[in-house]
Amino acid sequence: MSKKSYLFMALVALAAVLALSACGSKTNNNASSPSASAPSGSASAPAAGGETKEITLGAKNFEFDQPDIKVKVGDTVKITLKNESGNHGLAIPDFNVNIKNGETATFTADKAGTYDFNCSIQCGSGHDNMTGTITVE
Ligand SMILES: [Cu+2]
Repeated sequence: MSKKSYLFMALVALAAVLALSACGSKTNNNASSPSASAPSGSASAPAAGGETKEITLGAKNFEFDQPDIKVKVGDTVKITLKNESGNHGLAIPDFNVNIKNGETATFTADKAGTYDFNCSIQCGSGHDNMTGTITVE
């Protein structure tokens, strides 16, 4: 009785191995079609942002030429400060940006909201007016 049940278990195990290997090849065939549809799923991601936005922000006495910058959530922002007159810096505290004339900062706009930026160099009488916002939506 025990020998029969052992034989039975061995046959079951063998059958299971054969079934698994048979299923394995079928699973591989099936897996190719879901993976083919996966790129279309990731193709919908760029609709929610993810582009690289290159911005050259001009600064003069005493204002920035783009005081209301708008980007999308997920965008990579490459922002360059270009002084047209005076000596100004650019600080965006929420994204740890603080650059001088001619420098470029890159950050990911990964959180929706409106973030202040300002001149980071004491440039003169109008310094306190040199502010702007980046809206991430
Ligand atoms: Cu300033």
